[in-house]
Amino acid sequence: TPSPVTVTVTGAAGQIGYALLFRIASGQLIGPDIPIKLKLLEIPQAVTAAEGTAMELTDCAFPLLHSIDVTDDARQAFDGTNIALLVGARPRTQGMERGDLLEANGGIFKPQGEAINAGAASDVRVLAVGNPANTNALITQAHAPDVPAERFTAMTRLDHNRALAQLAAKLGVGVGDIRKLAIWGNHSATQYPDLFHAEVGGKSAAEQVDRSWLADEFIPTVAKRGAAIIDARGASSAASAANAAIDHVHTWVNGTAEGDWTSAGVVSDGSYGVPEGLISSFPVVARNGRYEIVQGLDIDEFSRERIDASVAELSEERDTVRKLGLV
Ligand code: NAX
Repeated sequence: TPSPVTVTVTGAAGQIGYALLFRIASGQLIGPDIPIKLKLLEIPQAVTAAEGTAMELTDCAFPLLHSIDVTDDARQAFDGTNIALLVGARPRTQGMERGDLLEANGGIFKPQGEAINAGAASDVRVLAVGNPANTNALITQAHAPDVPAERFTAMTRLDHNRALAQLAAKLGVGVGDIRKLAIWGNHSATQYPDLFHAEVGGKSAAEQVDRSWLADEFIPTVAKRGAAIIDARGASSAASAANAAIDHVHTWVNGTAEGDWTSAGVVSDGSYGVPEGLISSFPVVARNGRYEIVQGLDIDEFSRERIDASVAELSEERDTVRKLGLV
């Protein structure tokens, strides 16, 4: 049998954690034959709740689940970790400015980056889910200088999946008929879901919808979907976010299909005018266990404007955390 993979989940007692852990333990994260060691990190007040989730995981008798550790110590949680899912974050509360939010999250992601640097496995892969996901990933990466920067990613796969579903519904096709859709920029309301390279049935998706639907319905529906879920459900997306985290890691490890790509927040190499070092969403392929930015795409004026606006927001977030000494 293959050797076990150690998976760390932060914010394990939260609602995404509850939707995520059972799927990981059942073998959906990497592959159906790979044993899993789970490490759950929580704040002290939530450790007992995480232990309750661990009891339920035990009660599932998952054949692949080798062990579960619950801790409030980041060093312990990331020791030997192969896959780190950073879900726990400080939510924005009323009256909180963006700078306060970034500072509060710096207090979480800086020590976690240090702990990853100190003890993670040499092949560690990190996914930041907790918001502001892109900048939280950047802070983590900045404090793990011994880990290759490309191992730090931010989740825009939920945005990608939302865009697939909206387009499939509009065209009356299956999501599996759509190729090469992409989310660019920040995981925020400025994100840009791009249909200009997407293909449906081998033909341009953008040419199969009218421009007003694309600009006035599709883009805002995808970008504001999180808020729509909160309005309807009275709580933020949890199972769909957990599903996207599973998709992100599964693709990272197992690869994208030939002739297709996906979306992920990855460290920019300067491609498409995105400043080097920012963690921005791009169209990416996964090959040989690495995410690579799809190169050579033509970007028209409509897309350019929107990519630039979202990337400008990421640059501002980076400036703020720089001033705070967090990167
Ligand atoms: P919850 O508030 O239910 O759970 C968060 C958990 O994190 C809590 O149990 C809390 O105790 C824990 N936590 C806080 N600080 C921690 C620390 N320093 N170490 C370990 N654990 C810590 O939130 P949930 O609904 O699970 O959402 C988690 C995060 O995902 C939020 O930041 C949310 O904004 C973000 N999301 C990101 C999405 C994305 O697409 N990138 C979509 C869904 C979600 O909104």
